[in-house]
Amino acid sequence: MAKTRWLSAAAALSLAVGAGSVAAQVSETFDSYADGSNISGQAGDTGWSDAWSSDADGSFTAESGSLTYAGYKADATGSKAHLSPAGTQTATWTIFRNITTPFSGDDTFYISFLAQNLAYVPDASFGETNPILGTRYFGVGIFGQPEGGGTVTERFLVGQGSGFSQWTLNRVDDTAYPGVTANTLESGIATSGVSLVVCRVDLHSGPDLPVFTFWVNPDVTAGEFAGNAVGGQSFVSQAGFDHATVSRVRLGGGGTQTGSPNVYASDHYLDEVRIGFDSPFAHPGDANGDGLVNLSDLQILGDNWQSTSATWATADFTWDSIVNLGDLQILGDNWGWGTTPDVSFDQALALVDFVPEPASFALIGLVGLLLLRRPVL
Ligand SMILES: [Ca+2]
Ligand SMILES: [Ca+2]
Repeated sequence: MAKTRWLSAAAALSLAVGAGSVAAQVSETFDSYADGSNISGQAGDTGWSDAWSSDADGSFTAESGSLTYAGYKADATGSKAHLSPAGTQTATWTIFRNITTPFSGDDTFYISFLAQNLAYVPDASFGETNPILGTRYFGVGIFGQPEGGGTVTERFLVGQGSGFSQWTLNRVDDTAYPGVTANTLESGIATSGVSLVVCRVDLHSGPDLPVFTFWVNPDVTAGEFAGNAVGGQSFVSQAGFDHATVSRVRLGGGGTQTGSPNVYASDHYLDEVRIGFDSPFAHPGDANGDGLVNLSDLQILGDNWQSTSATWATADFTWDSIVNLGDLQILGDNWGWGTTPDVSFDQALALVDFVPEPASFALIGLVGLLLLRRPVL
């Protein structure tokens, strides 16, 4: 009976097969640069129209040994970037590069990278006694042109900002819109360990505002949703603030911070910078987070059919805790993602048993037991 219901459910679906994986539009893994070489002036990796600019206020060198983060792509080999300011708290060390095909219009794209802020040595001459993991700003700066035209300026910064050692998303003042002030989304996460920082940007043409969603150290194998991280949050840009086109990227930071305590420039590692249309989170339908949507995921869905306490890992792709037709639809729509499927989705449905997951039976059994024990009036 259960199998029959499964097949009839499948008949109601419109299925797209073999969507396939799309490569990141822009990436910089630093893997193509010789160990110890200066990254400034080099032009490796994909999606860029020029080379990294040079910088006189710090150094950007390739260093063997990738940063790694569980579930974030599979690249644990090659090199990372070692960013080092020029040794004073007033250093501003940045390099720039332009994107071949800018993001614009109604594009939704993701910025993600691995980063590590190495502890600096406190400077007693500035009254410092405790290490502060931070700089005035550090990270991946995003530059672009307002929709109405004009100069390419900084739109927002994904990294650390405003003197915080925690990871932040900073929107920058736009002089094209007087009175609109910058604001900062604070993750509350400051660590000297490796962090995965992710920002989703939903651009909108016309009067609609762009929307940002920001994550620090999310579980990327568990799918994309706003709460998937300590510090996973989203916010909507202020009226009049326009991020119409994204065309230029800055790496690096600055170390000057007035007030107390002062924040000094410190060394950072940066790696696996990706800017593109692909979410770094597990793809819809990919329950087991292996980068493929295939029979294994469909088996998980079948095993958990009608569960009411499901998670992404047990095939709830709609975040309503239930495994039902809506989740099956998503899996079907994404069938073959990241792979060439051996069988069609229709054929796959015939191979998987479709049974309510055991907890449902347990619940029914418990209710039945309570009914049996109910006093007879
Ligand atoms: Ca999978
Ligand atoms: Ca669901």
